[in-house]
Amino acid sequence: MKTALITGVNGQDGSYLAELLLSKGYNVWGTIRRNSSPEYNTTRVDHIFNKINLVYADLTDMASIVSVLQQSKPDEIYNLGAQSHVRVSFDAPIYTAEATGLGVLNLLEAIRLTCPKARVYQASSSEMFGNNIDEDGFQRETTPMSPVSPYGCAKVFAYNICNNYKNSYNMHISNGILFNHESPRRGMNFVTNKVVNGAVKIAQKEATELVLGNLSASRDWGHAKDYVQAMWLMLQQDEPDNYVCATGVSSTIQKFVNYTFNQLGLDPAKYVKTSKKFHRPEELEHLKGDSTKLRTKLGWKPTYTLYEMIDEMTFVAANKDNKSVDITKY
Ligand code: NAP
Ligand code: G4F
Repeated sequence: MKTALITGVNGQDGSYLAELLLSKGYNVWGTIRRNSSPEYNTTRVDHIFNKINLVYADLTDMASIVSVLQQSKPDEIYNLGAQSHVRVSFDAPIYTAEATGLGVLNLLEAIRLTCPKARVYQASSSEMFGNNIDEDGFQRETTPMSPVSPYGCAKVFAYNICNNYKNSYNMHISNGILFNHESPRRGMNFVTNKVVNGAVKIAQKEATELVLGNLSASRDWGHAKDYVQAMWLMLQQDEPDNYVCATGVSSTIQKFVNYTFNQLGLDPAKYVKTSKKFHRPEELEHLKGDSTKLRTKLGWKPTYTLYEMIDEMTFVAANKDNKSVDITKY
């Protein structure tokens, strides 16, 4: 039985990855952080609470990382922990750099000193490309990186230090450069679940409007369930490598809004407003990923279309108590 450690196991991806690894017979360990609302802290993993080993640790606290590595003795480490919100990274840039950037160096040093043979997955991001696009309209592994947010800058540091440790110390470290991926478990302050839950609230007469930011940006959205499969595949390879994971289809936020509202029989023009409050100081306008390498070398392909995913997210939102869902932040 293999042992895996997931940092940020209570996040969107961490929860799906934990389910996937349990289904494959892994002994799963995961890190969580102390939260002042413990009743919500583990919501995404409560259904597998008794099957995984949860440990308090923080990437900014290297002692806590060493401790969890010593306890779990992992064969595979999936580093999903991060301050992952781009807009918030402008408000808390130094913390974002410490957690999302330097935190990865803390982890790598701790691994090098305690379990250097473990295979490591680093959650890299399409946000690292910034507004660079290849001539054919796609971003891929070779596209230059010029991040446009503190979050993107922190992820570039993490990406580079992972490559550096792989080459310097012959460690098995792979970067998954993942494009946006969503699900019913997506945080409510990311645009997809904000739109879905906002539209459902309006349909259920719990709200009268939805206020958003920049509707002209476009994203390549996949489903988190498909993307955790890619993470696992990367660590099953003899050689570590870096891979883009994306659907290759890009849509504007406006198109996402239109489809979601129309499915609920609502006219978005009547309900959707925009405010500068939700704009970023610098915006990443277009993302469309070419995942040919992942598809041809590892046999990965997405199983969800964007519209199937929106339908699933809408179904889940419509069938839960939506009254307590706060979609006004970011
Ligand atoms: P998420 O839902 O925001 O989950 C992030 C996880 O990291 C949470 O469990 C969070 O714990 C934890 N965390 C935050 N700060 C930490 C710290 N200092 N030390 C340890 N853990 C910490 O994000 P996600 O969507 O699952 O994404 C997973 C990873 O993939 C992240 O690294 C993200 O940056 C990256 N990524 C995501 C996407 C995407 O579209 N989803 C695309 C590319 C890359 P709390 O709940 O306590 O905050
Ligand atoms: O949903 P978002 O906040 O995701 P964003 O910034 O693309 O970041 C996500 O994807 C990255 C991968 O590319 C990850 F690395 C990162 O961790 C995160 O998971 O915003 C998407 C787009 C942006 O262009 C934003 O300006 O939607 C636009 N948007 C328009 N109105 C909004 C809103 N975003 C948010 N959060 N809230 C709005 O009201």
